[in-house]
Amino acid sequence: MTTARKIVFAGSMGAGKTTSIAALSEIPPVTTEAVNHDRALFDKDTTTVALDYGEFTLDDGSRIQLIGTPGQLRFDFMWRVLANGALGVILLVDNSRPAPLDDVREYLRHFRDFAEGARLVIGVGRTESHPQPTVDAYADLLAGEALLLPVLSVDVRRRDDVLMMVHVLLSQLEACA
Ligand SMILES: Nc1nc2c(ncn2[C@@H]2O[C@H](COP(=O)(O)OP(=O)(O)O)[C@@H](O)[C@H]2O)c(=O)[nH]1
Ligand SMILES: [Mg+2]
Repeated sequence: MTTARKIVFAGSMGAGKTTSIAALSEIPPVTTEAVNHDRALFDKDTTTVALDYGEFTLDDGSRIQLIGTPGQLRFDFMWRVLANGALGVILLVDNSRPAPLDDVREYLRHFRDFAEGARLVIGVGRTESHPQPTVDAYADLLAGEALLLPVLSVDVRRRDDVLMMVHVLLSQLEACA
């Protein structure tokens, strides 16, 4: 049995996982939203408790599954399950959060295999209102952890930005194949 090819979207609540998958998916995206009990953490009516699912066809005709992980840290056990066998991870960062660099450190710890295998791309969002930390600051953080990964400033409300992250991830995979 061949494992389905999937790309995992990770990142904190409100970072844009659901938006990204909805932007790219060619099937109506499956989203499991429930009442957000962590309002103090992020003021949003609903939040993803299980996962997002979408499908996307590459230029070569192959299908990619798009998987969104649950944002809250208390679901971290699921991140590994969902990322198991994935081609790579797109880590979305909300630059308006109190300590986005710490968020990235935390996620890199959880997705260490992907980071070390250069199968991870970082997309930093909300930079128009929150230009700090800069892309350079993220690059420095990565360098400090002996990692070299693409960091892109993105607005996931723009489909082209989401597509760019996917293409950058795929070209990383080709380069390392
Ligand atoms: N202003 C602004 N809003 C953004 C940006 N990126 C994402 N958003 C918004 O942030 C929200 C992200 O929510 P969602 O996709 O549900 O996040 P999830 O919890 O990661 O699934 C959406 O309402 C987006 O429109 C950005 O760069 N700028
Ligand atoms: Mg979501």
